[in-house]
Amino acid sequence: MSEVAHPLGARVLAGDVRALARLCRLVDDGVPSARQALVELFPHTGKAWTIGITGTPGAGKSTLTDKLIGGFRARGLRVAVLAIDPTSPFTGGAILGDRIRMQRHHADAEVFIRSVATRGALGGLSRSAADIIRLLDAWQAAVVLVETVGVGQDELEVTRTVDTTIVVTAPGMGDEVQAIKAGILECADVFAVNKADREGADATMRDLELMLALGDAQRRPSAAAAGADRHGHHGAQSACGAAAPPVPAGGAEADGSWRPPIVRCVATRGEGVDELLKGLDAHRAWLATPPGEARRRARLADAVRLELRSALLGRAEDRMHDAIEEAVSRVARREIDPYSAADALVARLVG
Ligand SMILES: Nc1nc2c(ncn2[C@@H]2O[C@H](COP(=O)(O)OP(=O)(O)OP(=O)(O)O)[C@@H](O)[C@H]2O)c(=O)[nH]1
Ligand SMILES: [Mg+2]
Repeated sequence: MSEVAHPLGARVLAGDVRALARLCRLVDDGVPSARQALVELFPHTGKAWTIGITGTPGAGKSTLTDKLIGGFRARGLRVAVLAIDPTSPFTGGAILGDRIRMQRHHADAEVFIRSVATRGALGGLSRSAADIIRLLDAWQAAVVLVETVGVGQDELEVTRTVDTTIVVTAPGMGDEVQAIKAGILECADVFAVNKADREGADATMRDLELMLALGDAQRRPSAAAAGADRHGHHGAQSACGAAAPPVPAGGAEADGSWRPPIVRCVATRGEGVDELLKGLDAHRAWLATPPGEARRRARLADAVRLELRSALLGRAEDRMHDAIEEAVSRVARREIDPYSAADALVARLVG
C-alpha cells in the first residue's frame, strides 16, 4: 500500500481522532494541502460501508441514526457520522438537534461525529461531503452514516455518493409520501416508516407500498415484455419475469434488481431498529452481486465526472478569464449565442 507523506493524513490512517477532526476542517476550507492528503489517502479508502439517512424534516433521522450507531457499535464496529447541516429555510438549527440526539456516543472513542454546512458552489455540498466521507473511511470507520434532509438537489446528490440509502418518513407530517416522491424515491434502498407509535403509520406503509408497485409497473411496462425477458438478461435495467408480489418485503428480485424493504420503526424506543439493520445487511449483500457492483461503478463514474467538470472549469477560468468575460459581453450584446460561445471557448481550451 502506498505511503502517506502528509503528516495529518498519516495520523488519520493510524486512527487518530484529533488529526481526523483537523483534516476535516482543512478539507472544508479547501486548503490545498488537504487535497494532497485526500490524494494520498484515496488508495486506503473504499472499505467503509457508507449509509445515507435522508427524508422529511423532523421524521426522526437523527434519532434513528443514534440507534443505528448503537446497533453497529454492538457489533464492535467503528462508526463515523456525517451530519449535513442544511442551512435551508426548512430546518435552521438542525445541527443542534443532531448533536443532542447523538450525544451519548461522544465519549466513545470508536464513534466520530462531524457536521458540514451546505455550500453553494458547483457540486459544493456533495463534493465536500464525498471528501469528508473518504477521510472517515481512511480513519478505518467500518460504517459511515450520513444524515441529510431530503429536500434539496444538493442532498439528493449526497445520497448518490453512498452505498446504501435509508429514506425516513413518518405519519402525520402532511402528505409525507408526496413530499419525498420527487427524486428521493429513486434513491431509496430501504424505507423506514418512523413514529409508528402515531396514528397513520399503516396508511403511510400502504402509500409507500403502492408507490413502489407503481414504480415497478413503470419500469416493467407490460407482462408481455416481462415474459420475453424471462430467460435472458440480468441487471437493473432488464424486465422482470416474475409478477411483482403485492407487498414489497425487500430483497433481490428475480432479475437481480433491488426491491427496497419498508420497515416500521419507533426510533425513540429503538423499535424496528433490528429489522432496519437486517434490511441494510441484505442490501449490502446485494451490493456484492453483479447489478450491485454495476451501481457502485456508476457512482464512481459520477464522482470522476464531477471532478473532471470542476477541474476543467477551474483550468478554463485560470487560462481564459479574459476570453470568458469577453464572450459574456458578446452574448449580452447578442453578437453571439451562449452555445457557440461555449463551443469556441472549449475549442480554445482543448485545441
Ligand atoms: N413519537 C415519536 N417521536 C419520535 C420518534 N422518533 C423521533 N421522534 C421525535 O421527533 C422529533 C424529531 O426527531 P429527529 O430525530 O431530530 O428528526 P430529524 O429527522 O433528524 O430532524 P431534522 O434533522 O431536523 O430534519 C424529536 O422530538 C424526536 O424525539 C418516534 O418514533 N416516535
Ligand atoms: Mg436531524
